[in-house]
Amino acid sequence: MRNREIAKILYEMADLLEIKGVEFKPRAYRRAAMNIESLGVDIEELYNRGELEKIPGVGKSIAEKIAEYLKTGTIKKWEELKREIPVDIESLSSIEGLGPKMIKTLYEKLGVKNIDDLERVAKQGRIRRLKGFGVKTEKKILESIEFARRKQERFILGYILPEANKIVENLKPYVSKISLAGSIRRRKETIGDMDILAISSNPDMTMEMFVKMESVDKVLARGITKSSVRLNSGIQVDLRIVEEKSFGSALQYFTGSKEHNIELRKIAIKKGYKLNEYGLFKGEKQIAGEDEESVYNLLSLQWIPPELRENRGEIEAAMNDNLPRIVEYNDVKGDLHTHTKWSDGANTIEEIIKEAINLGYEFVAITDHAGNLKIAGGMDEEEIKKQAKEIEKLREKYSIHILHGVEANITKEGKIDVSNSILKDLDIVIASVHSAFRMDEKEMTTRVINAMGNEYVDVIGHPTGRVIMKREPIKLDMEKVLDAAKENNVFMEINAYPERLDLNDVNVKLAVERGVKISIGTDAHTISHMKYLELGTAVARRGWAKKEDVINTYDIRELRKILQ
Ligand code: DGT
Ligand code: CA
Ligand code: CA
Ligand code: ZN
Repeated sequence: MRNREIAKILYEMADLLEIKGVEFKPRAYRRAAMNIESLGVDIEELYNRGELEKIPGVGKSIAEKIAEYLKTGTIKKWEELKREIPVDIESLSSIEGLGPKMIKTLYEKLGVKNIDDLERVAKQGRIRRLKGFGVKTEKKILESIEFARRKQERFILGYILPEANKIVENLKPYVSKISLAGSIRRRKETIGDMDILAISSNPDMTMEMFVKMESVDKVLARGITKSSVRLNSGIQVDLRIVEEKSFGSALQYFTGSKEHNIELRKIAIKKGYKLNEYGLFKGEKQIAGEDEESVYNLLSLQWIPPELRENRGEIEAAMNDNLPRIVEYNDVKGDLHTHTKWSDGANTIEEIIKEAINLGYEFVAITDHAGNLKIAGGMDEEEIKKQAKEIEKLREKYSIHILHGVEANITKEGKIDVSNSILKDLDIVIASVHSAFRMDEKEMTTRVINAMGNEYVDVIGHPTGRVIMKREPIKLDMEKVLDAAKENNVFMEINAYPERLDLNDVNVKLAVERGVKISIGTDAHTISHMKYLELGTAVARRGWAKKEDVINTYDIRELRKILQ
């Protein structure tokens, strides 16, 4: 349904017309937008039937504009207005308490075009001097700016997932079925908002429990079929209650991605069906929708795991019965990257081991910083030997398999800053870029490829060095790096730390296509980080990795063999 999209444009046109000082029209546009928003039927269908003018408030002129938009993807009049008044209406009106009249005054008197301008004049104390504004308004605007900025932010999957799972658990007693949907179900690395679907015989009570949850900061909307809240953490959660016969199609629809859904809908149309969140229909008759499988199967597709639904070839694969059997969460049997007090970790080796046992792992690798990384407490060669002795003792005490390794640094020249005489006795060697991040692509690519030339290097740690929303990746020719990895039998890490997820999904797919194997490690610096291993598996799945592509799925004998 493109109703929301069209309503948004009409609202924007109304604001622009109002700023221009046009009379009456703004109200007409707003009324039309409001009715389209709450229409309940697909506006495209009305258009196809030539019935746009049946919408209350939509006359000939607005109907023509809607038709123009559906045909051409834009509206001339709208483009014209935007050129005339180059004000970012959408973001400015997202500031609480800022209406079109105020936006008009701010633009005319102070030249405010966007949020940055607004913040500047507010901080300069120039807003309070405008007629009808005052100190209080100015202060409120500054507060709202901060909030609007936070709202635009996306949230890190690893920090939001536990909260999401908890909400689902809390609601379980009040529903007969419940599932996460949207980007969080697809395990995308960042999340805009949380989408949850449920079936309930008592929607009113379910919604009551939902909006009364302890973690709710503000109730944004409270209805019988949909409610939205903002949590204390700042994220918005939408809960939708759907009918049993539509649960599968609603889950499919609201899981997305949008791009995946668009392709799916095309297939439905080709078959003469109609697909929406209420079901798959042949004429008036619903032929699927109670579960997702039936929807996919009646479109002649295999069921597609949510992590793959990004329109990156999964639909074609599913059509040809050719979807990869991607790695399962419980195939992953241990963590291959952890830090202890021997470098900059917070826990002892024994505490890491106990947590690994607690998590049901078959093995865990202890890989403290080594070499010349003083801020991270890099171990010198004597310390590495001492650590080996401690691990030897712990092996007698615990039956879990303990791999002794290091995370060594890749120097500017692409050397490893721990000598081979030490590396050769270790079970696993991770090599990472920890300095000189700003080299150009050619130099950096050569640097990493040179490091892989060291025969004792097993894994390249957090290969691109990016930190989500904080630090850009280093410049690498990834395809060249992956070719070299294949040639040298070096594995690429998926660093599962929530803010890293590095390699990312796209690069994992490139790696897997080349036959490069993946090593998942949490890079835990305290035992509470170890639970993030599943995020690494999620990235592997999103990157189409099969079980055999991920060395963490091997049993210990195979693993030791492949690491030699
Ligand atoms: P997010 O929240 O930004 O991380 O991303 P999503 O994927 O969760 O997106 P969201 O919350 O806006 O919508 C949830 C799902 O609903 C989305 O993945 C697909 C479906 N959806 C939303 N808007 C549209 C649309 O305009 N067309 C289609 N086909 N599907 C849509
Ligand atoms: Ca979402
Ligand atoms: Ca949503
Ligand atoms: Zn590192």
